[in-house]
Amino acid sequence: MAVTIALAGNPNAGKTTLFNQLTGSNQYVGNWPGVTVEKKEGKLKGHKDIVIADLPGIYSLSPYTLEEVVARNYLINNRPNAILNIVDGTNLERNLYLSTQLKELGVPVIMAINMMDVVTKNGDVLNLEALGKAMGCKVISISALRNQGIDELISVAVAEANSGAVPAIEHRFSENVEKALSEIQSKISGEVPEALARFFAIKLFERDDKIRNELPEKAKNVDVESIISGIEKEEDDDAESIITNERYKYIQSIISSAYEKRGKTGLTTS
Ligand code: GDP
Ligand code: K
Ligand code: MG
Repeated sequence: MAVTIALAGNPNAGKTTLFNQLTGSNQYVGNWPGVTVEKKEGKLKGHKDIVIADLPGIYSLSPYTLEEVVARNYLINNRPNAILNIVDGTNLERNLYLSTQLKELGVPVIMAINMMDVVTKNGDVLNLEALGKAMGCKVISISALRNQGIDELISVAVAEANSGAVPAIEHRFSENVEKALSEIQSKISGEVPEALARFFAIKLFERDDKIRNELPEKAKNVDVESIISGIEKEEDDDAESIITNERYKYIQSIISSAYEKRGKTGLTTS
């Protein structure tokens, strides 16, 4: 079977531009089954056996739009060999919100930090090593528009897709939340694919009914309400907000260790 790399990222991160660089003219366009959301696939340049699947642009894995449902279902059900997460380097905070969630899917993730020509022009400095360490994945800087960094990105993505290694989870939620997640996880253990157990536990904690409905019968019916409401009482906040807020705290710590914004503080001559 062909090795598949799924291209995922926020709208306007440069997905289409990168997809064209990766596949050249070797692409085919259709629709995702049952819906009129465009589906694009192409063979990776120089790698006839590797397919790049372009997913609809998404902001998170808690879907509101049809595009987000399509992308999430694909990632959960089709299990690509790797996820190539394209990130707008000029909008790191917003883009990393999706990245932290992609990392929970139990598939190797490669982050391509795009728009580096603009980041550099602004005088901002991104520490790729610190970013990669904090995220627990390979990070490559690129400019899709200027065709910079693409060859390195391809070789890293191919190696990750062929490795089959499930990535380590770098991000841990607070102690309370982690305890709740492992209780939920033990309730669905054996009923869902092992690599997805943590992801599903987080979604059940968030009371994501769209996900719950997709789970196998036994996992669908687990009762986790007392676990969730216990934490909500303790933290005086609802479960979904608890997860969101902790994600943003994590992202803030990544940005403060990896991103140096110079553009706004530089001397101006006027
Ligand atoms: P998509 O919505 O993720 O498919 O994003 P597009 O590929 O359509 O890109 C959004 C806009 O960003 C377009 O105007 C692109 O030309 C531009 N763009 C994409 N990559 C780069 C880049 O590396 N540098 C710059 N300066 N612009 C880029
Ligand atoms: K666009
Ligand atoms: Mg596009």
